[in-house]
Amino acid sequence: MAKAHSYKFCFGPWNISEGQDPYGPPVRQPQTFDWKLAQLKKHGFDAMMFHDDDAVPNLDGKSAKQIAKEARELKKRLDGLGIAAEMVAPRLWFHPNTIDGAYTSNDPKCRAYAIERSKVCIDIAHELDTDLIVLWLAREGSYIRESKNARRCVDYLVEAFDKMLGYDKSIRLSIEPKPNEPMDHAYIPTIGHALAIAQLTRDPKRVGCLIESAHAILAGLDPADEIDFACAFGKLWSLHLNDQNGLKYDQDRPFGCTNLRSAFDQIRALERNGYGKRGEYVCFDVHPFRTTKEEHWLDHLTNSRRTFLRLLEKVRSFDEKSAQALVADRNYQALDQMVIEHLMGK
Ligand code: XLS
Ligand code: MG
Repeated sequence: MAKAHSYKFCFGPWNISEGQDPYGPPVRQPQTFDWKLAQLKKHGFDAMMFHDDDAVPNLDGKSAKQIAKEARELKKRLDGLGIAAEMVAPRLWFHPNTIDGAYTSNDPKCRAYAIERSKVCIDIAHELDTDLIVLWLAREGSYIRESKNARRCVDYLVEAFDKMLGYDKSIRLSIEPKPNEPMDHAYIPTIGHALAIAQLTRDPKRVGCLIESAHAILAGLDPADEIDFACAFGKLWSLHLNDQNGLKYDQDRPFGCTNLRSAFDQIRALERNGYGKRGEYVCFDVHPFRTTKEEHWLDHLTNSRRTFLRLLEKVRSFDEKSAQALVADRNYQALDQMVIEHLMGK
């Protein structure tokens, strides 16, 4: 029996957040980046994921030379701590040029800004020695349908992806779909849309995807099925595990904290597809509750990792032989109960 592979874990600096929400200010004093880096290894994580301006703060006003210098300094610190950079994502939802979208803005100057910023993000990824560019297309969508031409926006997205693929022959684009928020409707809401638009680009084999559990749930889909679907194309290159309690604002809840059985099924899907064997990371895109005290600030991340490892044991100890006998007998009621009782433990 082949040795079961172990998983490598990751989070981003934004996952240690200060508790602000649309109805109230931060409740925790911001921690330094150094503090966040120190927590990573201490709690059994292997990599950090970055927005471009996490890696190089205030990058818009800096020269390419300055950006490269700061990115190299960060790389040296990461190397010294034995921390890998999992990916770099262009943050195309803060700058005023992204008010009406970035790649799909109605303003050609803003579209040009988004593409130039994405090239800078690729330069930073190079310095951090990762070939993965995650594209969460936050503002690529509409508040009212008539404000944009959705057909033209597909072309705008392909044009932006092609510009990135042409700018650097080694990078891979990992599209992170989400059906809404901040937009009323986003243009790439599911894995199916992400993999379909990949086929329109100049180099489809370098355009894959990232699944976030909560985003699949917000689209009314099952994250485990989305994982299997993406893996069928060999294109699940990154993963944001978390949880979501129903169709409301994106909650970024700790993994498994609401849908434990779905979390179990997500790990079953990762296992049968060998996710992680080609260097992929399990990232927890989770946020602490606003009520979380500073002394418990990492718990949402350490709990997510702990739940993952406990459920991995459950997946690997599940009696597949008996389960398959029930499947062969189409006795799904007994199979259902078998899963529940396995999860509950004897
Ligand atoms: C949304 C995204 C976001 C990061 C990465 O879930 O993952 O959290 O900005 O782009
Ligand atoms: Mg995410």
